[in-house]
Amino acid sequence: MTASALTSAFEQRFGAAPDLLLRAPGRINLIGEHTDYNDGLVLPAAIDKEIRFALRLNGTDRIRLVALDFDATYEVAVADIAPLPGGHWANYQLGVVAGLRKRGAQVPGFDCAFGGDIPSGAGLSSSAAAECGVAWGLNHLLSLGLDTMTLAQISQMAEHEYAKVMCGLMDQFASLFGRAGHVVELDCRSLEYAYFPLDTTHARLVLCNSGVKHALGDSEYNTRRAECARGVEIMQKHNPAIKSLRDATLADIDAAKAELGEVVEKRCRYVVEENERVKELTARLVEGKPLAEVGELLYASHAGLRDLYQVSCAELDVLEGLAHSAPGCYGARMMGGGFGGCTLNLVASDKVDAFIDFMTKGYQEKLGLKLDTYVTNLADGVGELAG
Ligand code: GAF
Repeated sequence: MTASALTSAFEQRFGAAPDLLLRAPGRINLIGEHTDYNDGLVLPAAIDKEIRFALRLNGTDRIRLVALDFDATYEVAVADIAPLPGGHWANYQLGVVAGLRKRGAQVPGFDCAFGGDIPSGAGLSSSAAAECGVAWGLNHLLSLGLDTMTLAQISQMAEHEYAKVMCGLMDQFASLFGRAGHVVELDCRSLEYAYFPLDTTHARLVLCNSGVKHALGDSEYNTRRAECARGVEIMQKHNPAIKSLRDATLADIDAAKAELGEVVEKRCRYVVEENERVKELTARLVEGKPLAEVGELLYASHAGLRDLYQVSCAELDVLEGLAHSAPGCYGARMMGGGFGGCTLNLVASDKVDAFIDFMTKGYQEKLGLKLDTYVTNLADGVGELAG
């Protein structure tokens, strides 16, 4: 949606011009899956798929929201906001308002229209974009002076308290801190971060959207979190220095193996190994290692997510399996929380068309399913949209 189309839609709905137009991107994650809520490392990037927002302080005590993509509206007095049942779309915006108020901000009534091109259910964090756009926009319009990391944390809390998914910080961080052409490594414990350029001359990141989103995703996500916490609790008895899985080693897991039990042991092993893969992948990028050596870490990550963390699904496994023999593919893995969504593929720039063709045919032949693909560009994080 162009800025002028968004402005017109806003004016039509609310009878006045917006005070601010802004954009909030979705994200990919090169590596470091399910490590964020274990105080670990992640390597995400914002992408050129985004939600665009038009905002205006309306001089009343009411919040009026319009979701342009599905032509839905929601209105509530600021003082009355509360989590809405049934996975309501407005929870993301309302949760952010609640978070700002919790931090002492006086949030007056506002009008907000938004729409975008982040496919929902594709694991590209349209929900984080929906939160971060409102957080950034209100911070700007109300001159609240909150720093960007605080906005990410408020957005994460909206997900916990309103959407009821106990996510880590990665998605909100990526949407707010993205930088064009770069991935950004975040240490989820210290909140230190560093940007690494990703040169597209030789390879592109191609997303293959499985087109499925299995219903158990959110509940299994929360279960994984609890399993990790259980692992920490047990290993702490052997090694009190372990405050989170970030602190554990494979030797710690081996020492507590009997008490951990098979399932929790697998979860812990995956997280410890994935953290090491993030470090290794960053090092290989910095050293300019051959792309095949970067890609092999993606395949290893997928194997861990499938066999140890058990958050993959048949469709994602078919896509990752096909990628091994697809033209120009250096590596592939499922991305995000799991149980559907996209695989991320590192593909030679001059083989992208052949890769997409191969994957599309293969997915159709194996599962009878249509494949959507996106060749991503890494984008800047949330910011104002030129009018
Ligand atoms: C989802 C969550 F929102 C993130 O915080 C992260 O845990 C991810 O799944 C898995 O790496 O996107």
